[in-house]
Amino acid sequence: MQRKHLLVLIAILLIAAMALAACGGQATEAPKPTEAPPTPTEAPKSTEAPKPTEAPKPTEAPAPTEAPEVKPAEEIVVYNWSDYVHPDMYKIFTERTGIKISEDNFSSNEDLLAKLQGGATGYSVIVPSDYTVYIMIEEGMLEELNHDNIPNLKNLDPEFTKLYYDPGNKYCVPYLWGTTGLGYNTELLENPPKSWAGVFKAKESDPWYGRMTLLDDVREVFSAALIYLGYDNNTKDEAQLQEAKQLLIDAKKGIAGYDTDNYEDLVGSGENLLAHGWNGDFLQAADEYGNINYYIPEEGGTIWIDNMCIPKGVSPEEKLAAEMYINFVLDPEIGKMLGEYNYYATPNKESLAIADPEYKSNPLVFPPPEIREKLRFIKPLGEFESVYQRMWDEVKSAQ
Ligand code: SPD
Repeated sequence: MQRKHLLVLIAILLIAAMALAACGGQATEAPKPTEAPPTPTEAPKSTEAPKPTEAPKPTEAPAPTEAPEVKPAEEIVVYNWSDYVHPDMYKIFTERTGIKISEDNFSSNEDLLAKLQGGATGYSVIVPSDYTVYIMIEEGMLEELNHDNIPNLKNLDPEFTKLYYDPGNKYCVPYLWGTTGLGYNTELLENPPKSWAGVFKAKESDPWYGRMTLLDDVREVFSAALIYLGYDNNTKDEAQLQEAKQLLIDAKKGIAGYDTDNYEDLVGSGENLLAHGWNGDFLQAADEYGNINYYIPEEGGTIWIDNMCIPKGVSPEEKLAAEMYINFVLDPEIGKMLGEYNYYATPNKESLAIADPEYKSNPLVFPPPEIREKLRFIKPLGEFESVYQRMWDEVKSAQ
């Protein structure tokens, strides 16, 4: 081979060797210096996209003071006196809040107390009177209200925020207030007795003899008898109480019975002529029968405030729903509806501001000062309460 041809051949071989080296070296390539090897504890990264319903995991634990969010219960039960709501009230409450509501009834504060002391559950709101609220607070039977859930509390007349049995409305909110006196059938009884003597010393010749009832309520009945006798209706004097008890036993022959639930209808229907009872009950029945009137006998009667409270032991959900109900009742329009329909006095100043003049000026709902000064509250008596109860049992069982 000529020297010139040999040089060309060497050049071709060199070029071919360089081309081969450029194509075949990837498997041996060294890792780039910026790429760190995976650490042994690092879990393999998932290639799956997070599911749309999967909430992002919080990176921080919630602050320890943050309370879990409570949703109101779907349904609540109010334990109330009978005929003590507007017929549309519960429907409106459900429309506004989505919470279903129903009620169960009791006939006296003592029944309510006994039932709850006996362990009854299932009630989210109860409606005890003043002195019974005091007892229930003392016995730890009520939940404290969360005022943040009851913004309409501002509508309450300030007079109802300083009550001896629950100053500052820590446990309860006044619902309605009223009085206890006598109601009569205006068609069948022209001249009802002015004094309690007509009831406790009734004569056979009195048209209402045997056609009248007394409330089935220990403290109300003893209050009427004690007021008639000129004593303190909350007396702790056993001799005075004995005298009242004997008066009540002697009066039994002229009395048709003790009734708390139906007395106003019996007067309206004419079965009875006279009854001891609550102002609003008689005035509601007067709307229905058109023949009932109500008054406070000359010696006086009782005055009371009923309240919305939450019994101890309800769930946080029920408590919230109960507070929403209390707030609802404190709505000015609802309070107006309630008071006007039931003929009981509202403690809500905003309801009163928009109420019908006829309601506001009704002296049987809002007693004038000369009647007001004859009205007495029933007060809690502590241990002595049992003495009243014993004497009441003796009255009821006497022949
Ligand atoms: N129908 C409702 C009657 C409410 C009476 N509550 C008052 C009781 C006071 N001892």
